[in-house]
This record gives sequence, C-alpha cells and structure tokens, in this order.
Amino acid sequence: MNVVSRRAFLMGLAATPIALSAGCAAGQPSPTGTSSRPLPIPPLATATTDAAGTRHFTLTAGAGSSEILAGKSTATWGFNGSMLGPTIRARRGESIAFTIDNGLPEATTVHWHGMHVPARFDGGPHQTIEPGARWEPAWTVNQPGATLWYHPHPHGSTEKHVYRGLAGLFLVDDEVTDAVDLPKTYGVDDIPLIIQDKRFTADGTLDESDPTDIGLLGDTIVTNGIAGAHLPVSTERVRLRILNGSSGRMYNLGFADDREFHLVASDGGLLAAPVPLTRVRLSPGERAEIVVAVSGSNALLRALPHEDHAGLDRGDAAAFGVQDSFDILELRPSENPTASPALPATLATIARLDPTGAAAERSFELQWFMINGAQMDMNRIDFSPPSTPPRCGRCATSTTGRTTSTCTTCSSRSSTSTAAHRPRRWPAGRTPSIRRRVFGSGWRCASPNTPTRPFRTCTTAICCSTRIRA
Ligand SMILES: [Cu+2]
Repeated sequence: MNVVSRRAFLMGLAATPIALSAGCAAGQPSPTGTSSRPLPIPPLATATTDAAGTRHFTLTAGAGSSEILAGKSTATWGFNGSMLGPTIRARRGESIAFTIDNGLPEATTVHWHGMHVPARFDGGPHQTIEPGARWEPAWTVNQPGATLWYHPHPHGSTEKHVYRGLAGLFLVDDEVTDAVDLPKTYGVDDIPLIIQDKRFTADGTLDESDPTDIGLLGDTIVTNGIAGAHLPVSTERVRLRILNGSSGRMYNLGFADDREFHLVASDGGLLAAPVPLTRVRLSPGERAEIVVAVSGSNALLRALPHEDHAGLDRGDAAAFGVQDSFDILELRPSENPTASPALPATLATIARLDPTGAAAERSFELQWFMINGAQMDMNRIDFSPPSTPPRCGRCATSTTGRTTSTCTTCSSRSSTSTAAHRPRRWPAGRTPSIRRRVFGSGWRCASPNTPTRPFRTCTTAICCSTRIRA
C-alpha cells in the first residue's frame, strides 16, 4: 500500500462511483429469505502420520470457479479446492508438517496467522512459493488452544490473494479446550464462520477495483464462501468461531433482536470466563468465539453501525464503512433441539506475563501505513533481539531445515551489534553452507545457496567459516 494523506484519501473516495456505504443494498443475497442457502462447512483437513508421529498435511493453491452468488459462476482461488481451504486441526505438542504446492499463475506464500512458528516457516513475504514450486514447513505446535487461520502473505498481493478465496481456519486444541464444557462438535454445534465482504460485476466476476488504499470494502457479505447463507441449528446453544477474513472492513457484530451472547475466546484462545455481550467488534484478521442460545425463533447475526464511529471522525467513519450495516447469517433452530451443556463459569487459567522479566522495552507508534514513521521494507531490520553472536563452541551441530550439518572450521570471534539497514550481498567466493538457529545482533542470514540474493530477515545466522558482519 502507498502512503496517502488523509485529504488525498478522502478525495479519492469522493471520486469513486462506488457506493461504499451500501450496507443492506437492495438486491444483495439475503440470509433470511427462502432463497438462502445453508452455510457450507469447510471440511477438516486430512493428514497422514509417519513413523515418528509427525502428521503430514498437503495444501495446493489453485484457481477454479465457485458459486458465491446463487446461480452465478465466479472465478476464484482456493486451497485444495476452488474457494477457501480445509480447516486444519492440530494439538498442542504435536509435530506437524506441510507439503504446499503453488498451482497459481503467480508467486504466493502461506502464512499461519496467530501460530507460534520458527521464523523461517512463518510464510510471510520473505518465504515466497513460485508458481509450480513446493514449500515444506514443519514445526511442533506449542501454544494454547485457539482459533487461528492461514492465508497468503506475498508482499503487495496479500489482499488480492485472500480476496480471491485463499484462506482457511487453523484450530489448535489442548487439554484445556478438551476439558472445557463448551459446544465442540465441529460443524454441528461448533461452527466455523469466515466473514468476508466482496463486490461483484453484473456477470458475477469479483470486482477487485479498490480506489481507497485502506483495503477493499465490499457491498456483499460472503460467509464460508457463499452469499446469503443461513445456519440450521440442531442444538440449544451453538458456538461460532468467527474470523473476519475481510480486506478492510471492521464489523460490529450482534443479533438483530439484541439477544445476549457470551464471548468465550479471542485471538489467543479461551478467556478466563465467558463474557456476556450484545456486540463484539472484529477487525480484519481477528477472531472471536461466541456461544449463543438459539431456540424458538430465528436469530439473525448482523453487522451493525459502530456506536462510537470506531473512534473515527465522521468523514473517516463513512470512508471506513463503520456506519454500514449488513445481515450476516441467520441461525434457524430445529423444532426439537438437542440439549447443550450449561455455560461454564470459568474457562481457562490465563498466565500473565511479568513485565519485570522483559529483556527490552520497545515502543511502536502506528500512523496510517507506518510504524514509528517507517513503511514496511522487505530488506530492513528495525530491531534485533539481544543475543550473543554465534560462537565456535556452540555450533558443533547445526540444523538447517530438516538436515543436520556438523561445523568443523570454527574460529572464535566476537561481534558488536550494528544498525545496518542496507541489503548486503555475499562476498565473492563465500558459500553459505552452515546455518544455525541463533540470531545474533548485527548478523544477517540469506537463503541457502543463493549467494546473489540480498540478505533477508530470519532467525538463522551464519556461523563459523561463513560469518560476515552485517
Ligand atoms: Cu494474517
């Protein structure tokens, strides 16, 4: 994204013919009518388990067509299908591995949003998968149970790739989520709900024009890949794992009859206790798990105007669409619902971080598209964790991906941290052959065996005979 002044940004909006505050626009598919379709439930991803106990998943990003609007075919992208992707499910402590193939006509990445992963497997803009290429990240899940998601993160194209359909949920389970008495039967009373807003041309093609630079604002709500969906509910209570998978829209979610629901989990997993609410606000990428009682009559989940303009002044509030309203999903109870567990009084014990144990204190000021006055730069490192540079005695064995190398030609040298932000290249004649999973201040690392590429951010550092000061 480019930096735009607020004035230029608003003038750009004024010039666009698109009615951005078109909430509840006439003619949009409705979740309440008889033409509404049942909410599709993304399938759970299958995996094979190897002799070492690692579970292997495969994902293929590819192009296809989808019936987002009933009766119309729309060209879309998806993982293992034409739209969205399977829901991945893994347990804390489990070793998992992915084989990811890029069947798209352009480079992409797969980023695990909210997952604690080694930096080289993060799937951010530095880990592109070229068309026809394969990427095989692997790690051990080690974080509390939570609703996460995965999506492409190629620099400058993330919005387009997600908008075209590349996104899926990633559920982490642990002993705490096992034990807590919440609805937990996937697709029955534990419902994944990916909310996105899109625009379409008359023939059903995705409209990708976006004159605003804040992220595309659509006029049509799409839930789990279709517009105008309803959810048949067969239990007294239902848990919705909601992901805001939209480009730029913030939702203020609540029910049309203002019924109370309980927030039970957020981005990081279960809360300490259920919180009774009538509204929950979700920014793009954010998740919330709610439990709501549905009995007797239909419950209509809506996106409502943000009561406080989401903290924006009136002009910006209109530009960001925070005054829009949409029908999202109608929950339709069955006549004889199955009993649901009573809502637990407590959910999880939250370990509090101790700020006195912090290694460093940093401040981040968010201003438009900048942090601390700087835009994202693929080749700049702003902060490096304080650590000892790699030393000979500690790199007798190094791990590079899944292979282990032995370092034999070490020399003991010390290094001081530098603030070099300029991309560096390999000096002629040097070969990056041994890497170590330690990030030393002032040290940079590069993709293996690509000596002409600029240094890149990652958690590996060159050690021993190939050490280079950045
Ligand atoms: Cu993300």
